[in-house]
Amino acid sequence: MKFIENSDKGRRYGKTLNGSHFIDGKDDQGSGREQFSSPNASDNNDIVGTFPIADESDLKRAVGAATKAFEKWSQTPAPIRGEVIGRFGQLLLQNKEILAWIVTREVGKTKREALGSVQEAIDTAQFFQSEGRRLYGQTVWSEMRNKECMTYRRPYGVVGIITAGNFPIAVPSWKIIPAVLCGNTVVWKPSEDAPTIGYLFAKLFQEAGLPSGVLNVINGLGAKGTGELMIKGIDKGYFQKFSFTGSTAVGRLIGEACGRQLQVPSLELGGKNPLVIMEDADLKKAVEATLFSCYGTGGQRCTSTGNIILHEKIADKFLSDFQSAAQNLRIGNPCLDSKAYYGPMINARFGEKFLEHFDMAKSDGAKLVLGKGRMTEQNKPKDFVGDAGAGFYCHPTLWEGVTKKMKIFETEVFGPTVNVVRVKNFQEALETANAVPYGLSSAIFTQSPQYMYSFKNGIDAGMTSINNSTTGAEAHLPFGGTKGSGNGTRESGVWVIDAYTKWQAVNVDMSGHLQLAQIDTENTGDGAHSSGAGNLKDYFSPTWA
Ligand code: UN1
Repeated sequence: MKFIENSDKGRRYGKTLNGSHFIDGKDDQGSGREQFSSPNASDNNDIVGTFPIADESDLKRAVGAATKAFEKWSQTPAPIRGEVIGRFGQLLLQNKEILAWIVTREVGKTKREALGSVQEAIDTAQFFQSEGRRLYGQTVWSEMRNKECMTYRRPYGVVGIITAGNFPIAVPSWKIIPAVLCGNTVVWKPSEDAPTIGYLFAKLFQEAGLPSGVLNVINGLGAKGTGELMIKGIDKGYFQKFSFTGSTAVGRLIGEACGRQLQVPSLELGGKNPLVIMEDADLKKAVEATLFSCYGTGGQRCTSTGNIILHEKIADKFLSDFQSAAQNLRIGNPCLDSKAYYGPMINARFGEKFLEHFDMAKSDGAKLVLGKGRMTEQNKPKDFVGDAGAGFYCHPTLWEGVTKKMKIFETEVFGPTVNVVRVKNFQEALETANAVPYGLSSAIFTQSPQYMYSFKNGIDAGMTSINNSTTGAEAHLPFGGTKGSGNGTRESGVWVIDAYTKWQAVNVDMSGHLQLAQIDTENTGDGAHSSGAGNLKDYFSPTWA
């Protein structure tokens, strides 16, 4: 790996990686001259890595390498593919601290969350290592004698993958690991906010024994950049499957393009996740969990809570405890303060977007109870560690008096902000929880088995927590949403295997003569099960007999 002089003269954070694409098992500087750099989210003076921007010819080269590698990789026994993934998991584990450090440095996650997000990739590798020894098909009875039937899972071919910056190692692992385990090859564009961790991911996978061309990484920007070229590549027939995590708007574009190719993409999109607190909830636990649900990761998870739905009986008490806890959150540069509760916005683009919601909520008529926008040296919290102006740090924000009719109620805002909606009873809570155009995750706090039961049955969401945060899905359970949150595909666990394989039904006829299905079966037309509808014969024409 090559490094260059870091622009952060204090060199507090480490070297700057002179990064590249990774095509056909080799570092590749690409054909274009354009470069971009990935700054430290918490301190923009530090550059984590610099990367070339891929153009159409780089993309084509990556697709060519993946297409070529597919021939061999798809025929490699699945248990051997699983072994490579197992070794990759071990390498991730051995390098957990350093990878977590890069996640913290590049996207500003706190230490415990960065370690957790690397762990999520390790968990995924461990799960799919042994899935290579299963990847079951079935043997199935034929309706005729001396004939047997069976099913096989077959890989699609080249998978195009675009991922977001907020989970730059966990979410790529959810896609890339099962895709290659199933025998596909991959062209991946990591988020431009986290290319360094993407590059290290690919290098470690190679070290684990992944053959050249099975995973190719190309870098660049999203809109009007390499991401857009990838999406255009769907119509050019570059990919046999596409997988995307990001905004609902871009997900729709990908869905349209894949629809034209008669492909089903995997789409993990936005959320406006409801968290209900009923009158019988354990309020202490609810406050602690809701705090993380809303403000953990600076609210930059697709599973972060968007609306707290409060039973009116406990609303005042909950809000006063929640508000004072939120006011005392320790925020700062997580590279320098390992105890920070949350760090900066991933970058200024996320920060500016976050600030836009203030006008929306105000014109809706919502009441701002907490939140002062962007932090500055003048208005940062007392225990803030770091330079507030060197990243894009935002104050925790809370809106009261929000109703179902407001735009802010249904618009996803990535960042540390949440709305409060008061309700009178369970029915109203459930209706409110379901009234958003998304259905990713959801949560209820209650001690009542009846509420728990009715909530999990009535909520339209892919994931539901009972007495836990809306965030924090585990790596072996199905992850994905309903409505605007996705197209019904799921990541993780055994369920994701359906996304990266197509079924083939095979029949083998050993009878020595032609037996036609439905026609030459033994029971056809023997009338043994006559239902007495004899008069139907009146409709029959003897000329046909
Ligand atoms: C995302 O924000 O895209 O469930 C993924 C969670 C994490 C993954 C979030 N395990 O919050």
